[in-house]
Amino acid sequence: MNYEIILATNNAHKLKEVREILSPHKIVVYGLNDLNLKPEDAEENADTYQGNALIKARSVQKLTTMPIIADDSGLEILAMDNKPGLKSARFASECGGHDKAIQTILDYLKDKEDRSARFICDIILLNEGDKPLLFEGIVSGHIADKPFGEGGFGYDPIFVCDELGKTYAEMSQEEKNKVSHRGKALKKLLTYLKINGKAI
Ligand code: ITT
Repeated sequence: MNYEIILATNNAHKLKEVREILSPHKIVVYGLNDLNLKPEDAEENADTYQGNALIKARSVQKLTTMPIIADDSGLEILAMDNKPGLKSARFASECGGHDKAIQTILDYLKDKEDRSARFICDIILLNEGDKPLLFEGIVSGHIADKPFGEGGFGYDPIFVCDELGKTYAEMSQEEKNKVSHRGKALKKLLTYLKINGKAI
């Protein structure tokens, strides 16, 4: 039997990536729209990724008894004191979109020697009655001199993943899912679900 789960996100790109990674393992991932769920806007005001993921998951838990996962993620750039970090989505909207945010980052880093960065993804699983469980993925890399590649979303064109030596946006979706922060967090979630007989 399939294991059915809700992903508490408004980000269609996240939903696509999570689906692609989990569905081969007999896990059906529903988005909020699929089930016509409209959680109240909960302010993501925690000071950790896991805290924000829990806020998102709890806001959906009020509306359903199904298992829920929520993803809070961000890009930390060392030379920017680990910003935009927790506020990666807000930084992009304040800049006027990801293209402008990317340009702001590139301008800031123009004369900086250290361009190291990392992507973090915290996934919280909420199952009725159970304590929230955390699955984390972290990927090291650096910020490219200019945008490269057409794939992906968000900051993908400037994040060079050290493992493959190219930006997320230059990778196929399959490649990104294998090495990405989200892919790594989901791999840990999958191991947990397999051990508990919920996934193949
Ligand atoms: P939800 O809160 O509804 O899930 P969101 O996009 O607001 O959607 P976050 O608060 O977790 O999600 O913000 C994550 C931001 O970090 C996201 O909007 C992008 O700017 C960036 N980000 C996260 N994962 C990324 C990825 O795989 N590639 C590029 N940028 C990513």
